[in-house]
Amino acid sequence: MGSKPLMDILNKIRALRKQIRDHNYRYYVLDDPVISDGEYDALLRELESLETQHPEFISSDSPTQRVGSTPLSKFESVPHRTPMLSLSNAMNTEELLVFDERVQKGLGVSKKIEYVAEPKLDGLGVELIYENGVFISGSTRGDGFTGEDITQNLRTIRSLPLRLRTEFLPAPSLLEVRGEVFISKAGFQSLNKTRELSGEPLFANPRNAAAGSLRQLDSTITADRPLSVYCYQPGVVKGKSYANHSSFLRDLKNWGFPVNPLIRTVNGIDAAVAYHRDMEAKRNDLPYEIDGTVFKVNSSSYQDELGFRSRSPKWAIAGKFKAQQATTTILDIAAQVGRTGAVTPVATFEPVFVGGVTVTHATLHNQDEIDRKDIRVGDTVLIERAGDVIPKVVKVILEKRTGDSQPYMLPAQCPSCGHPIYRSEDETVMRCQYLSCPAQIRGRIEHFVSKNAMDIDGIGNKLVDQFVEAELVKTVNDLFTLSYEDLLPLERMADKSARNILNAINASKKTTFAKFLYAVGIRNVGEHLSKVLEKYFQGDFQRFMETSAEELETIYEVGKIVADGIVRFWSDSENIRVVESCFRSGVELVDVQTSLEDQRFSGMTFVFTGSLEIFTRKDAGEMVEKRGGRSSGSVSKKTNYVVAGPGAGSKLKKAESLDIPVLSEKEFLELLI
Ligand code: JCF
Repeated sequence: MGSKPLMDILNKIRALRKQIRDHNYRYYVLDDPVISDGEYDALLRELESLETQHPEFISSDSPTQRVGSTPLSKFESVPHRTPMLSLSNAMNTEELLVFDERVQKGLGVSKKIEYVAEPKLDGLGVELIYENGVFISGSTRGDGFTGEDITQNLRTIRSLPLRLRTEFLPAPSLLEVRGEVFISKAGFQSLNKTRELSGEPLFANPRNAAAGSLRQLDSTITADRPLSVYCYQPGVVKGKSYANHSSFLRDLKNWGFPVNPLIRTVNGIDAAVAYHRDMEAKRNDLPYEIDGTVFKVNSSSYQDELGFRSRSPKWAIAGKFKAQQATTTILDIAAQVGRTGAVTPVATFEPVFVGGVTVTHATLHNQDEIDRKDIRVGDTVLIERAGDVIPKVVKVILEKRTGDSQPYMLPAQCPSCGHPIYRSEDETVMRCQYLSCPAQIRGRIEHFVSKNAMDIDGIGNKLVDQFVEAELVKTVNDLFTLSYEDLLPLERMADKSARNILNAINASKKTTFAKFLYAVGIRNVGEHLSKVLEKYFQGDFQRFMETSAEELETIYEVGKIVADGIVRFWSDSENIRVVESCFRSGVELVDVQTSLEDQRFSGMTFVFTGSLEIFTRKDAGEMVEKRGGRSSGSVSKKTNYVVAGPGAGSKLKKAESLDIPVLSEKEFLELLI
C-alpha cells in the first residue's frame, strides 16, 4: 500500500476531527450552532467510518472516542496538585455585605471591589487535566485533597473538549481546570422517565442523578446519561498567568471549554447583590438547578493577598438562596399506581404559588413518610419546592389542625386492578406486581419496545395507547401475535406502516439475553445487570428463571435485594407465562457477538523512540495494546520491534546491538494494516 493515499486519508480524518471540534465549540461554548444535528451526526459518522477502515489512525482525542474501554473494577484515588477548596456561604444579603467589608479590610482599601459573579450550580465539582491541549485525566473533588479518577466517565460528556482549540491561543503544557458536572432539569426528567419504565429506582433530584452517573464503573452507562459541565476555576496552569479571573474565563472559552454564559463581572457589592437577586428571580426559568450565586474577587493580585481560610478562599463567597416555601391546606389524599406498579399516596391541596409556579399536588412518597409527618386530610402544611416542579411537604402545622381529622392509610389493594399490593424489604413503597395491571401496561410496553430493550422501531407512545385501548395488547407478549388485520383499522395506519411495524416486531425477535431481560423489566435489573446476568448464565434464560436466590447472590454485583426481587418476579406464574409465550412466538436469544479482536501482536513488545510524525507515542502504544501487544520504554532482549523516528539515539543503538528489527513509522503502519 502506497503512503500517499494513506496520508490523504489521515488528512481527511484530521480535517473531520477539526470540523467536529469547531462545531462543538459553536454549539456548547458559543451557543450558536451553524449546522443541524443531522449534519453534525453525518460528519461524525463519516469520521467513524474512516476510522473503522483505518483503526491505525484512531487517536484517543478523536471525537469518536468518548465511550469505550472496559469497565473498571474500582476508581483509583488521585491527589489534587492544589486542594479543591469549597466556598463559604452567605445566607442572606447582610452576609454578602459582611464578606465585602472583610475583603476591603483584608486588602486595606476602601473602594468598590470588582467581582466575577456566576450562578452556583447544584452539581459535582470535578478537576480536568489537559497536557499540551489534550484531555489526559479527570477526577472528582473527593475530600478536596484526594479525589477519584473518573477520566473514562468524564470523556463521555459531549461538551467536554478532548482536545483544545489552539489555533489562536496556544495550550499551556499543563492546564488544570475545575468545573461542575450537572444534569439539566429536562435531562433529569427524561432520565427518570426511562428508569421508571425499566423498573429502576428513581433519582431524587438532578444532583443525585449526576453523582450516580459519575460513579459508574462502566462508562457506557455514563455515556447514556445527559451530563453537562461548566468550567469555572483554574487549578495549576503551567507557563501562563492571569492578571484577573475574567481573563482566565475568556481563555477557557477560546480553548473550547463550556463556561456559563450568565457569568458577569460586577463592580462593587451592591451590583453583586443585584446580580444575586436577579438570579434568584430567574432560578426557576433556568434549564438547570442552581442553589445560589458565587462571587470571586476578580483581581489575581487581590486574590493572592487575601489568601485562604482552612478550607475555603477568602476571595470568594457563595450567596445562598432562600428556600421556596409556602403554606396550604390538604384537600384530599389518594393512592396512585405508577407505570411500574408503585402505589404512592398523592396529596391534592388548595392551589398555592411557590417558587414561580402554582402547585396543586405533592407526592407523599409512602406510608412511612405519612406516618412520620402525620399528614392528614384537612391539615395545613408547609410545602417546599426544591428546583423541580413537584413540591414536598416539609411539615404539618399542627396548631392549625381541626379536631376531627383521621390518620391516612394506604389501601391494601391496587387502586387500578384490585390485586393485593406488596412491600419488599428494601423499599418503603408498596407495589402491585400484577403484570396485566391496567395502570402498568402502557409503561411496560413502552419500555419493552424501547431502543435499548427490544428495539422495535415505529411503536411510539400514541400507538401503544391505541394498542391498549383497543385491547390488542394486554401484556407484552401480545405484541408478537399482532396481525395485519389487527393493525390496519388503527388511526393513521396505512398498508405500508402496518407492514413496517410487523416487520420491525419480527426483526426484534432475534435479540440477546441481556436485551430481552432488560425489556422484561424486573425491578432493579437495569441494562448493566442484565449484561452481568447474561454472562453468568451464558445466555440460558430457562436456567436463569429457575435459579435460586442463593445462587444469584454468588454473582459479583448481585446483592440480596436484587436476588430476592428476581426470585419474587419468577414466583409469579403470570410473569413466567408472559415470557414463555414470547419464546413460543419466536423470540430467540442469540449469542452476543464477541467478535474476535485482532490480536496480531499478542505477546510482543514494541519500543518507540525518536520523534514520531504520524502518531503520538501514546496512540502508537494504544494501537499495539489493542492488538494484544505491549509497548515499553526500554529495549531489551525481549523487545520484538523498535520503531524509530528521526533523532533516535541510544535505544536505536541498543536495538542494533541486540539484532532487534528496527522499523520506520511507515513500516510500523504497514504492520497494522
Ligand atoms: O457552581 C458551583 N457549584 C461552583 C463551585 C462555582 C465556583 O465558581 C466555585 C465552586 C467551588 C469552588 N469556585 C470554587 C473556587
